[in-house]
Amino acid sequence: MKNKILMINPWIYDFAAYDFWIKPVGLLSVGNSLEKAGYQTFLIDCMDRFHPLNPKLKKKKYGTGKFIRTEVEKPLCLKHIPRKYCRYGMPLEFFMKALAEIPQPDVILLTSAMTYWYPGVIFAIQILKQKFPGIPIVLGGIYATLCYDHAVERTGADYVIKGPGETAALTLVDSLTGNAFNSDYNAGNFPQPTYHHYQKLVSVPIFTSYGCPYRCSFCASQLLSPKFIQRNPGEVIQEIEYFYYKRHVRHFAFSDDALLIDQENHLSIIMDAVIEKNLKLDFHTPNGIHTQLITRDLAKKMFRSNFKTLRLSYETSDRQRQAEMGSKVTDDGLADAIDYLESAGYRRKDLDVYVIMGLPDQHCEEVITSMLFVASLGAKVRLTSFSPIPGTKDWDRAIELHNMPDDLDPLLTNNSIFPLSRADFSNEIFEQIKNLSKVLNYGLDHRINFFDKSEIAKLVKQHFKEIKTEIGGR
Ligand code: B12
Ligand code: SF4
Repeated sequence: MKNKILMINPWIYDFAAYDFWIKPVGLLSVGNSLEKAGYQTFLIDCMDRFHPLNPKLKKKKYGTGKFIRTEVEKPLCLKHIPRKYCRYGMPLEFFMKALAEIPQPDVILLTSAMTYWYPGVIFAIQILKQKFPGIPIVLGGIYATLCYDHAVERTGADYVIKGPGETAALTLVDSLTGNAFNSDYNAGNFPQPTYHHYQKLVSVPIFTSYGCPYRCSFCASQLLSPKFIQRNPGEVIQEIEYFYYKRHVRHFAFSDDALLIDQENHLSIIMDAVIEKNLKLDFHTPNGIHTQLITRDLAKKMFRSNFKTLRLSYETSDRQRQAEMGSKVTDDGLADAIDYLESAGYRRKDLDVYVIMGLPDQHCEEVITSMLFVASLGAKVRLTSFSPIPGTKDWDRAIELHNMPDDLDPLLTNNSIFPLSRADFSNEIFEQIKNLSKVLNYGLDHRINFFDKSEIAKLVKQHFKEIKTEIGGR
């Protein structure tokens, strides 16, 4: 009889969460290696909005949508944050029902994503230990990799695996079940996620590559995927066609860190095939794409092959920081990219441009200048905030420059709250900058001239009374 492996994607615990085509790709890929070795796998994805047990939720644009949420008590270190803290995903009663429908597993595999979502991991482990006493629980994923010691000490998992899990999990499961003959499986370079567990599949993330050749100081890409490797474009096309024809998926989210590298020999080939095969699907790029690499031809192809949600990496207007990021973007590069995309058929206000705030040595003027530059190009500002990640340069800088404790609770690195207590970049300024981005984006939709201060002042008064920041100043 086949051994049974239960795979769990736990809840998100956060102040906010939204489903931008999220799937536990890593866990599903580990599941694939186990299935190939002869194990029977079961999945409970707490974040599957279309799980048959979940109530029907309103559909939002492009297959995205809100998760069900349950307000929970804030952990002690977050008590001072005046916002609701919630468990996002499947309501507990449905999770218990889903567990009751599953036969007793031999091993349980649990994944983890953002480092500051670990309370969801702990909560799931507590329930699983009660329900299946004595069954080994193996934890892997992004949090387990980036905060390994914390995960070992705090989660209650019996085993914690760091890094890629396909081979490591198989070896461990083989030894736990006494099937040592299986462990010669070769994971290859790319995961093949087991999406057959999903009864309804509205969207899928697609990875055409892993890793990134750039080395931005705030990013963990290099720690998670040290080498940059691209897949064969033909394989990616096959994958897209499989989901399109067999599972009727129409929304594909490219989740690469560096989608546009060597585009002539890579993404262009994928787009050509989609155009030629006349596939009526929508592509989305929730992760920022490298603006400097957008050419006139690429922009045209993106439009023709139905790239709908386009998010461009910009981060900052600061020249030195742009250089530190390997010049993945410059002001002129961003302006050109937006011109090309507009000529190809996009409306400027439908293009989202990432601006980052709160980096260790960053001042609010830099953030405001960056936002104003994006707005001056007629594009939407998509503000992201710095979340310090252990092992990155900016983690060390935050310790050095702002006395951040080196054992900071990952909960306090949440990008929704300002993680560093800095006199020059307080929570108040953080909120004001967020409001400014809303004003700028609102202005774009309502054709407000950003560079007419009186017009902006009127707008600020009307719609965002709480903003006291003078545009362009502190
Ligand atoms: C795709 C992606 C997203 C997507 C969707 C994420 C999702 N969960 O589907 C989107 C665009 C929505 C997103 C958003 C954000 N993201 Co993001 N994202 C990524 C990205 C590029 C890839 C993650 C992924 O799916 N990898 C592919 C799979 C195959 O790899 P994997 O999950 O690591 O799995 C492997 C191993 O971990 C292991 N494994 C996994 N599970 C298990 C289980 C077991 C049992 C075992 C043994 C092994 C194992 O084996 C797997 C296969 O080898 C990473 C960067 C990166 N290079 O990893 C950032 C990353 C995770 N994101 C990050 C951030 C900061 C964000 C944002 C906060 C950005 C922002 N400021 O707005 C937002 C917020 C998210 C939210 N609130 O919803 C950070 C994490 C920060 C943190 N503190 O944890 C990362 C690391 C990027 C970075 N800046 O360094 N993101
Ligand atoms: S370009 Fe993007 S993925 Fe690459 S290192 Fe910089 S932030 Fe990370």
